[in-house]
Amino acid sequence: MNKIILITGATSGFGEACARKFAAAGGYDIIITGRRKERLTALRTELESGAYGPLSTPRILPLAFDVQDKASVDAAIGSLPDTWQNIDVLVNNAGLALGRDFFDEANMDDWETMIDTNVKGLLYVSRAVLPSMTAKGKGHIINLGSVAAKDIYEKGNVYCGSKAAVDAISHSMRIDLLRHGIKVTAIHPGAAETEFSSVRFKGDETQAKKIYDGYTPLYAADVADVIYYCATLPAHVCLNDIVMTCTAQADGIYFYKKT
Ligand code: NDP
Ligand code: 8X3
Repeated sequence: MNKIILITGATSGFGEACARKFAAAGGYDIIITGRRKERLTALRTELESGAYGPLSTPRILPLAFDVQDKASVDAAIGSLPDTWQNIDVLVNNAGLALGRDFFDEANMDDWETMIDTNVKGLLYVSRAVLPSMTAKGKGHIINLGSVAAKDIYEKGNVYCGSKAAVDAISHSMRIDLLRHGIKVTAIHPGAAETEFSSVRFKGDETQAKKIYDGYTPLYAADVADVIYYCATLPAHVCLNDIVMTCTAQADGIYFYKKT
């Protein structure tokens, strides 16, 4: 019988690549979530098409909701059909940065959105999914942090703070969920070329592209590979905290760029 994985933020970037990775590997039915319904529908069609070979026969369930809205999160998870309720792996990936401004100049609505999405959204989804894991005494929660959690950079303020919160909350979850046999992994990627920078710079593609000039960044598939590796380790093994960067990046701040 296939395991069940729920991936937040599966309409783009890491989450979408993660859905493709698990579909291609086989052995998983996949709940894909995000706000953009049309993207979820297109991804479902793609993943169910058999394009990933004979190993790939996943059931796919698209679930559109905004992680910032606790009532919507509870309604969506609460509405899961019986055959989808037994979630084995939760990937808390939905998130974003908005703006890159000095603390005293930053847009406070952007701050609210980052905190509501990156921190509160992760909490809401985790609490909604956890009963299916605690009931069976196993499960795996994989949270997407960032190098921005580990090294605070200029004009990173609340994005860095929100990811530092994800880092601390992941540690805390790991401690508190020990008694339920639930694994908690935090993955902290460095710069990865997805829609992340387009979102951060509010559609300014020139500014977004500049972030990846002069070096080869991570790609979404690189992060999906690591998520898959963590999720498929033996039952007694948990990778707790992973920082991963492209070869041209040393930490949250230092890059070697050929420009
Ligand atoms: P993308 O912008 O490509 O994807 C972000 C995903 O999050 C989308 O599927 C989006 O779906 C979803 N999302 C955003 N807000 C909400 C919301 N309110 N409710 C539900 N879903 C939401 O970015 P990445 O794939 O790069 O980022 C994924 C995660 O990884 C984020 O948490 C990000 O902070 C983190 N990260 C990214 C890095 C990078 O350099 N790219 C590096 C380190 C960490 P939709 O808009 O359809 O709702
Ligand atoms: C995304 C990576 O360096 O822009 O979390 O903060 S960075």
